[in-house]
Amino acid sequence: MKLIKGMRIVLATHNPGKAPEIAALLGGNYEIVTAGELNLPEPAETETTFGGNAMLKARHAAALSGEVALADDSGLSVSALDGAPGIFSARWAGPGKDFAAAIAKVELRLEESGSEDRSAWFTSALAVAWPDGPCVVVEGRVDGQLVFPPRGDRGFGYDPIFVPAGESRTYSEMDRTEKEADSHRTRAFARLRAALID
Ligand code: ITT
Repeated sequence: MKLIKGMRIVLATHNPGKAPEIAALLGGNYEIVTAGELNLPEPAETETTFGGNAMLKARHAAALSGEVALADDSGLSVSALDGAPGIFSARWAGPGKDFAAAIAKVELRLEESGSEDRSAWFTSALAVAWPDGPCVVVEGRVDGQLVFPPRGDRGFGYDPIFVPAGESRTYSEMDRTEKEADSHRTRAFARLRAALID
């Protein structure tokens, strides 16, 4: 199974921060419609891994729309917190998607841990599902360090506290093309391209 240039792909995300990043990765080669635009409901993320949840979201959107669907499941993992929030990254922001609160929670948990280790990593699992057909999942990761207080006003989610390795700025202090040059999502997409795009 391949992604053919010009075909329609449902982006199975309701996150307004992710959709433009994924659309940029697809590079204008596909007709893109988001799950939100199709009024598809958000499935409960009941799996225990990024890959599992990415497949669950892609399969759900493909089944409901009858079209090929691409989903991302991603998150921030903090070494000193044994990988938390991880797959619970969105849930730490609560129903109001309050990422200032989620970031404050990460800082508090780090203080409580007593650890000086500020290393963390972002993971993105990307899954492509065909209706009643196969599902392909890949993963990408970027390592970095957390900084407090948060810095910058671009990006989304935990971007204001994450400095990728080899950089001094947070993702929120970079413009989107700089973040996308080598992000976890970009790294996952390179693997997806190798598997599904000629
Ligand atoms: P969808 O499931 O609809 O795609 P979501 O926000 O619920 O949207 P996830 O379950 O994958 O998505 O949660 C991932 C969370 O991890 C997301 O809400 C962000 O807060 C965070 N995250 C993922 N990628 C990120 C990035 O590139 N920069 C900053 N935060 C990111």
